[in-house]
Amino acid sequence: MEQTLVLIKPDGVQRGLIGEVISRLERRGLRIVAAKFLAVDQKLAETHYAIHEGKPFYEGLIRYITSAPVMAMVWEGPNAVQAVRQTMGSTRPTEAQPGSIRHDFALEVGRNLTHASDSVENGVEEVNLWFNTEELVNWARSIDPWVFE
Ligand code: IDP
Ligand code: MG
Repeated sequence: MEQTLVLIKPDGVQRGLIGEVISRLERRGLRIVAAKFLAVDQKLAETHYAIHEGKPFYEGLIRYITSAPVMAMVWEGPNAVQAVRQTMGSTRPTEAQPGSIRHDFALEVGRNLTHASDSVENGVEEVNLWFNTEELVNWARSIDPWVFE
């Protein structure tokens, strides 16, 4: 089953939106695999955002993600990467579709509440960066046949 890493970033945690984000992913039909609440250290932040090193917003991005705890999760389902990116909405909240999390709860790109893996390969890599294998729960949900075709 395709998996994707989801982070509720410090602004989402501080604004009390953990439940809202989880609710939307659950309602969509995605299945939760792992979750942990943690303070992100400099090393994890730099590894996670290595691809953005050197960009004008990089320093601010590292400060943002390390500024307060985050809720890190793994979610799975058919096309989980694409489905979760769609539920989050475009990176810039003012370009995000109405009904998406970033549209409904955010205004600025540097305070856009969530992270979601952007490809299947990056999903695998990010899940491995944030979680140990034994933290990933392999389970069947009784409603799965009513959500997964
Ligand atoms: P994504 O989170 O939608 O995948 P990316 O382009 O991978 O977006 O950028 C990672 C994160 O960096 C964004 O979610 C946002 O928090 C931050 N970011 C991206 N572009 C800018 C910018 O122009 N100014 C400030 N922060 C930015
Ligand atoms: Mg990204």
